[in-house]
Amino acid sequence: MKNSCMIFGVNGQDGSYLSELLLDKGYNVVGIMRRSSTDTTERIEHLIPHPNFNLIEGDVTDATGIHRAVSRMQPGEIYNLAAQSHVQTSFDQPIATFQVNAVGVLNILEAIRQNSPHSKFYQASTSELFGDITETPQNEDTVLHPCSPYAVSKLAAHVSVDLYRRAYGIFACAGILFNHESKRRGSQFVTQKIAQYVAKLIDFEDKSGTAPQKGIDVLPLYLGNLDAKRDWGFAGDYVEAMWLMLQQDQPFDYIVASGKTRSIRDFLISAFGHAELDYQDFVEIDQKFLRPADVNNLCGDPSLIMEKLGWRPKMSFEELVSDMVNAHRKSVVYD
Ligand code: NDP
Ligand code: GDR
Repeated sequence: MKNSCMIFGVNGQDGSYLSELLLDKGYNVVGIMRRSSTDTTERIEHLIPHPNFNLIEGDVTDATGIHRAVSRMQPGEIYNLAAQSHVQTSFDQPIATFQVNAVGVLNILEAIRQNSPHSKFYQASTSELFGDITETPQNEDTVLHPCSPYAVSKLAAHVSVDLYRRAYGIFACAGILFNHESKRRGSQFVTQKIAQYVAKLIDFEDKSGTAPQKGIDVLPLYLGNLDAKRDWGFAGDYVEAMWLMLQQDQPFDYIVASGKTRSIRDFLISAFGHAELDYQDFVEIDQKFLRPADVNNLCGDPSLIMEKLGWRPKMSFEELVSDMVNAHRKSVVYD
């Protein structure tokens, strides 16, 4: 059916922004969410009353359920954003990560091949594929060299997409997205950890009229590797690239990035600048946040998607940091 879509991982950061974008464009959106004993709809609560938005239960590791859902809906577009998306967790849970991130994708691709071959498919690939990088900036031809169980699972999914495209002629493509953040980012990712902490410092200053002191007024902010560099953008801009990729006549895997790189330290300086405080007075390194292997220097080259699809990131790094810090200050996280 034209203008109908399915989103796996609908209640995640990207799923919520993508749902908003597609509802605005007049799509019927079917969101697939796995069952949980606690409520995990916080990011999409405001969309639930929308007449064109429907939620159904489903787990990407459950092949039968995925086949049934795809076969029944036969949507025009399918977006797979479902993942065990935390890189550090993947070192502790490599097999569970592979089941969701790699086998889960095969389940969807098989469901499409057998039950709905006309559906266009988008897979959430990642800059983590580049891993131990061989060149900067990274582009569509850069060698893939994953260095975490998360990245290995995403590589398996990435090449599966390529295989189903070539072997079965399915319209399947993968966006190689660099880090994108927002006020809806999970609280275990480094940007959100920092933003939430700085918001607390500002709230303390506003209330008490004095600058907070570590160990007396607030606990330290425990972090890991501060030297790693990431290419950060805004999630709301990046979901537009996903949609654009499925509007083409031919499937193609594009890099989606801002083209600028900054270290975790740079993020700290920018965020703590909002509180007019020095991050060095609050941050402590905790070994438990250091990874067995880390990706040290990511910077994407988005020229191809800019040239071919006209995509542009709109929100700057400074606006992004400011938005994330302020969202927590005002306690208005989901709007
Ligand atoms: P989130 O972690 O916020 O969202 C992941 C979603 O996947 C959640 O809705 C989660 O549901 C769901 N999920 C996890 N396991 C399953 C399962 N077995 N079956 C069904 N759903 C499941 O990630 P983001 O929104 O940030 O990222 C979206 C996708 O893009 C992910 O695949 C991620 O790996 C990838 N990516 C993200 C980037 C980023 O910077 N944000 C960059 C590049 C790629 P639940 O709430 O139940 O856990
Ligand atoms: P990343 O994001 O691994 O790039 O994966 P994350 O925010 O977890 O880490 C970024 C960098 O910050 C360093 N770091 C810390 N990270 C976390 N989480 N917590 C800390 O306390 C901390 N201190 C320092 C990390 O070592 C790393 O170098 C994200 C996810 O969204 C993936 O799903 C996605 O594929 C990639 O981005 C692109």
